[in-house]
Amino acid sequence: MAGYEDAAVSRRLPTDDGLAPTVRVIRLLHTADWHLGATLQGWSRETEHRAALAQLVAIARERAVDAVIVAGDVFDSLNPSADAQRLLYDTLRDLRAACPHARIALIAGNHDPAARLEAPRALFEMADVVSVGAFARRDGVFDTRAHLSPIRDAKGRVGAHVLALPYPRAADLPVGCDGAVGAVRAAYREAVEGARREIGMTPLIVTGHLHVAGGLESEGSERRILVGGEHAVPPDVFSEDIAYVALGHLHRPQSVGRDTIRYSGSLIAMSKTEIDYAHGVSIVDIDDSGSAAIEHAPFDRAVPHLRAPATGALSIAELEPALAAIDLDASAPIENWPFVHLAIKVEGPAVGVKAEVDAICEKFPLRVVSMAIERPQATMLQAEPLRLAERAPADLFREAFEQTHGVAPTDGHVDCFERLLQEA
Ligand SMILES: [Mn+2]
Repeated sequence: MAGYEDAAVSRRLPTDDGLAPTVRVIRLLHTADWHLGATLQGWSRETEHRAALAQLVAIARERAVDAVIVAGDVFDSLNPSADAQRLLYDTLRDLRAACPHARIALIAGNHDPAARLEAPRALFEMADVVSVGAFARRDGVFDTRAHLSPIRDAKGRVGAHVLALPYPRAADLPVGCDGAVGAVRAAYREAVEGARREIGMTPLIVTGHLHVAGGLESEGSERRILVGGEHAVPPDVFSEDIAYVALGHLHRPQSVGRDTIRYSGSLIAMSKTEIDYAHGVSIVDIDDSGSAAIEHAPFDRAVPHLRAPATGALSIAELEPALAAIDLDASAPIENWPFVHLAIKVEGPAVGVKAEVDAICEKFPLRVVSMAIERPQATMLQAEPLRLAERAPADLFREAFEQTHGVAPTDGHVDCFERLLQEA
């Protein structure tokens, strides 16, 4: 049986004379968390996805990248729509045309239908696309070759390898380890050791879809995905010999632990918390000594996301002038109208506020996607405050819902809450 195809030609170059200048070996485009098919309060995000992906493809072409890594959460749901799937395939076709020799690698995140992401593998191979949904095992042993592939430069020389590891589902993790963190550590150790046996000390890029401790979360966006009360792995699960760790899951572009363990961040803003992030891609140059130079290339936004007001809250009387002061284009198609997050100040009962706000907002070419109701501090205090433990959870839910949305929850909302309460 032939060895791993490129082991023989991919020896690390000597650099110990201290004189030879390092040379770029490969350039990588790292992206993640596309969440294709996602909606915001029922609104399609396809305009934003298409605009961001077109910029991603243009960057890949202009920067002549040798690899494109999509580090999980390609889709937003386990059952992606036909439109979402078409967008993935259109983008892969465009990437292939933009950088014909580049290694393109996708991994599954916690949102992805892992098996479905792998199902087109026969066709993907024709387009030289690697798609990994789950940890592959053969006779109980990690199957390195199902995850490892070479990255070549424009002249066809192998400069690095990518070890594509998806979000580790419970079934992917070894048993008998010290909790979820211990199991993830063991899985990564086994995988990296397997890769090293094939490629020696050639620069190695590893992927992951995980919460790495120290990373900043985005409120209301990323689910806590590990089991057993632990939800983050320490950065030292990635051994020092790895040239670059291309991560997905956290939506803010950021390095964690060391510069070369990095989240590229999501393609577009997925929640109110993410409005101020510089969504884009990370461009990573890896030289022949295995060291990485990282640059973040931000996108222009197709659809603005705004807070009204920028800070604090507006009274109902202030709302219409505030919206009128925003530079809005009534001739733009509705899919380009800004998404707006409102904060409204209310004194007295909040009943009817939502209808009043809707009536005002309807006059403007914008899309309200959230409304926070704020009350003066005094009315928040109850005459006889009860301890939290003495309150019925359903009553607390009703109050919180009313404060947030300005209306009482429906029976459906309350049922849903009760079901969640039983699961928790
Ligand atoms: Mn995720």
